[in-house]
Amino acid sequence: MTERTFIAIKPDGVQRGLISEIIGRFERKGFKLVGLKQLIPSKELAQKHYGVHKDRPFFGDLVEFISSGPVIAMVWEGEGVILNARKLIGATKPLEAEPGTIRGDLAIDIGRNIIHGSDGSETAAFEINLWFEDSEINEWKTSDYKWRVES
Ligand code: DAT
Ligand code: MG
Repeated sequence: MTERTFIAIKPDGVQRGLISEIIGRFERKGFKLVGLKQLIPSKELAQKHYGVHKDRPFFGDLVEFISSGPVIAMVWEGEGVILNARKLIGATKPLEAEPGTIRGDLAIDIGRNIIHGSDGSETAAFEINLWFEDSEINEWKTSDYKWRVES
């Protein structure tokens, strides 16, 4: 099923010069970028984004960190992109993330795991709506779609 997910490169990924490395993995897999912007998230945005974790002991540090510098916010579209993106990203703890995944290859610390991806369809809808205006998301067709998905 064609769906959309929210992906963000966190301040550590941006600072470490990993933007193109990360975007490239989603492109090469065959997904389509339909929204992209750089912003320094407000505390309020970060708190809403991580609202499900508000009672966790790491919540304050997490919000502080996400709003500490530029983030690359993206919407990616494709067949099963929500779960596929979670697979490409790998487990939350870099030690548990398999080599070959973004976190498995590029991160060593749970508090600096460089990327966020929505964990389900409801979360994806919530997060896309939180981070993007409708007018910032583009509908377009890739010319090679038929070489990626059998119709
Ligand atoms: P994910 O980012 O894989 O969806 P999550 O939603 O459980 O993971 O947690 C959100 C972020 O919070 C995670 O990317 C890093 C941070 N985090 C989670 N658990 C943590 C912990 N035990 N200590 C420190 N930071 C943590
Ligand atoms: Mg999560």
